[in-house]
Amino acid sequence: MSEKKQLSAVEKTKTSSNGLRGTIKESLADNITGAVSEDDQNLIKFHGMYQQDDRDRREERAEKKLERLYSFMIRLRLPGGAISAEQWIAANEVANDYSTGTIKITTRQTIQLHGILKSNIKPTIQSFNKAKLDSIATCGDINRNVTCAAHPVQSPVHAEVFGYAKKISALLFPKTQAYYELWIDDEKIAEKDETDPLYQDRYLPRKFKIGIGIPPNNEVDVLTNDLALIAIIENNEFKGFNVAIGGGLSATHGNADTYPRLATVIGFVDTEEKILKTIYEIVTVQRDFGNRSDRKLARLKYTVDRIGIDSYKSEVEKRTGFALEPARPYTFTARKDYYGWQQSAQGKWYFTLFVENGRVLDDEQAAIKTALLEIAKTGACNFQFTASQNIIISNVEEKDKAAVHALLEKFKLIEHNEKASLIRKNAIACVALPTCPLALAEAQRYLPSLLDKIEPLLTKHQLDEQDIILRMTGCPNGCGRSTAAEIGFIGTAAGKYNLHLGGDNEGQRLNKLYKENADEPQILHELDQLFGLYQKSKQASESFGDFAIRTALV
Ligand code: SRM
Ligand code: SF4
Repeated sequence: MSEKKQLSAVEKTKTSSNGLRGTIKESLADNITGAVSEDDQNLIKFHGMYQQDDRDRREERAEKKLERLYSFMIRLRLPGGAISAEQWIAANEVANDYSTGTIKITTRQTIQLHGILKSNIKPTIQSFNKAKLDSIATCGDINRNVTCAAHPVQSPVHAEVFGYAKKISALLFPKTQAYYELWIDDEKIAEKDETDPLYQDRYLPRKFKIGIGIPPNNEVDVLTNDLALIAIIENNEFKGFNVAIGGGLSATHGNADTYPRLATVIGFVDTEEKILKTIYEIVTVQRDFGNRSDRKLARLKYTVDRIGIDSYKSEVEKRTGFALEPARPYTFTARKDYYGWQQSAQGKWYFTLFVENGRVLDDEQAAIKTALLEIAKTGACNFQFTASQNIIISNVEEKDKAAVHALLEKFKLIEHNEKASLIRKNAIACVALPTCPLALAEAQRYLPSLLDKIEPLLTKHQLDEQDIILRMTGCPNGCGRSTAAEIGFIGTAAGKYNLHLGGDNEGQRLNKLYKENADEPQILHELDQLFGLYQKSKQASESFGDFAIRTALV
């Protein structure tokens, strides 16, 4: 049904992989190299890991005629970003034992560890497995970690909506047992039936992302997903979801056929059975119609634009056997994390801690890693990651709140939260260098120091209290969702960024290119001018992104 062009090499790797096994066993046993074979590099993604190398050390290694310093990044599957205190303790230990030690909270509400040597992959996965954690399908051409609005304070029916993250993750879980066989040595499980009616042996043409948003807060950037579910809540009752398809943020510099796109709402669906059926068939349509010859054009957004949104919808309805209802009204008015203590309708307490760019470590700013470990050890909470790379200390009973608060005080984390400026707390940066092989410029290692220089500009123009969403990525793939920011920086080369403006504050409008290849002095000069203009001529409560559009800056 998809295009009759030659299949991409990855398609062949998948179908000939014997249930995603490939030659991974042999690659692991090969002690001559720290890498795995090229085909296996693609297959291990489905098991939740990426082969990387330390890009800071490439030159030095090349001079010494050594192979690159290979290691692996492993990403956990945590639908909606929920993890128990015991699991956090286990993850902390695994991070110390096998990785760089830093735990990275991602923009899709999970954590990943970097720097794991090939010989340590198995012990890492086995330790995670003991804590009932896995990394299945967090990468690769498959449904990825399902995101969901994290804060229970948003709605009295939050738990009901949140429950769908797990249900969807289970619905779209692959049937191959290769993960257990390869990494856990569980031969018995390997005898299970692996027939997979959803993924078959070809999986999806490309990664597939699902997000669940709960209006009025669009904290998960729901419309940037291949499949976006917008919870419709009327009179404190969950009615169902508006369904939107075709979101995705990546573009390739110089390739006009690629572009970021927000999802288009195609209708409303209620009842659990119908919701899950609709989701399943949206995935099968992409499986059957997605482009399998050009991976740059393989995401659902391109399928939708190629066959047309109405045809996509009709095909889904043909497969489910029912029509979607007309979309219900909804409004997003914010895109933010609720920092500090908040209480849910059920009376439990939640403390959202700012973690700059999601890097959980102890540094001169704060001992966040030690503090979270101590808090986890009280057993008085769970944890919850947000799509803005922060952590919520969750489900704290009234009786335990004082003890948790005392630890937050002890490690100066209340102060840490309060000290951070609004723009910094709103900001996101992707990983980029030194581990990301696709990075063209720095992001998480650079944005904090750039913000040090942007903050005084905001103060100069009396804009410290202005809620502006600023994001940076080291390349146009969009991992830090910079094209959905009011101020977006997209790396083009070392020290150079395309400056984008005009995204809205709520995540319902993408930004546009304002200035190409700007270096730091140019960035600061431009922002100084822009903030001055904004302060002078903004209309009442007009956001910076809306101002940029109204005044035709972009
Ligand atoms: Fe991403 C590839 C990191 C969220 C779009 N992303 C990568 C890789 C794995 C590089 C690679 O292919 O070798 C990066 C690993 C860096 C490292 O060293 O850890 C990487 N992406 C990340 C994370 C960790 C960024 C972060 O700082 O939090 C996020 C992990 C999310 C997760 O837990 O699953 C992450 N990536 C995103 C998002 C944002 C989102 O999903 O909300 C996007 C944009 C939305 C989208 O998918 O359109 C995103 N990542 C990409 C793409 C472009 C895909 C495309 O359509 O072309 C790539 C490149 C690729 O797949 O070829 C990519
Ligand atoms: Fe790497 Fe680019 Fe993603 Fe940043 S946006 S993590 S540089 S792929």
